[in-house]
Amino acid sequence: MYTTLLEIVRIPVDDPVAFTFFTGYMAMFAASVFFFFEMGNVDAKWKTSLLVSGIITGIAAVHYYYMRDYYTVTGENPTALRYIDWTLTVPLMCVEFYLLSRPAGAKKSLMWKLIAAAVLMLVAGYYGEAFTDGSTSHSVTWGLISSLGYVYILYITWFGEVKQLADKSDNPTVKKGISTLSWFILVGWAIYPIGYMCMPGGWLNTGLGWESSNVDLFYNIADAVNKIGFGLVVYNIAISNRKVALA
Ligand SMILES: *C/C=C(C)/C=C/C=C(C)/C=C/C1=C(C)CCCC1(C)C
Repeated sequence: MYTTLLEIVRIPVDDPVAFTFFTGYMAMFAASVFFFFEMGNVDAKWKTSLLVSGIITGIAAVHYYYMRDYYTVTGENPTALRYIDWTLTVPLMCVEFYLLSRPAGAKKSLMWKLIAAAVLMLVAGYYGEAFTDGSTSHSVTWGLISSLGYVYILYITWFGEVKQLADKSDNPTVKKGISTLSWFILVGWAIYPIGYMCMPGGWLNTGLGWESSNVDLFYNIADAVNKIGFGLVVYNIAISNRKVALA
């Protein structure tokens, strides 16, 4: 018989994955409050970006609330909840990227290309994780298909349309925003495939013996970096832009 809640849930302090679910939830929630309130302190043209940042962390907070409980009670990866979260938040990040490059002349078609590539990335990743038979071939096949979407997004930001817009722009704030964005996609987003490779049969699982619970450890760290970190960068750009305008 269980007598206390702590007997059935994993205690966050001795389980790093549970710990990041708890802190992740709180951080996403706090970040949303921050972004929503700070909307009043930035120029009108940045308000939508902050709004979208707050919605992204807000959607994540709700999913973390459920994922945290799912994980602490079952000890298993909350794969479905994770991908529902991403299906909503990653396209919103594409909207955010579009808003950031719009002052440099980005067209709506850019946003749709990013979203289409992100959907391919997520559908293949979900198939890889949710329908695994534990084999390396399954993990690698779907991981590679997913990576096609990721590489296409990298291409657009580092060499394609986004890069060309940044080169043409003579606005230093826009240039800085686009370059930060490109680095987030290259470094911050690359944490996710590392987590994926810890799944049963994944290269890090079979190669280095990294346990599959580490999938969520990497995903939680990556989400904090990308959802909160990127939002803060946008906020910083908006604020420094305002100082220039006041001077
Ligand atoms: C807020 C959530 C974000 C920014 C999620 C991003 C997710 C990815 C960049 C996932 C990428 C993956 C691969 C490139 C290959 C393996 C499967 C995925 C889906 C983990």
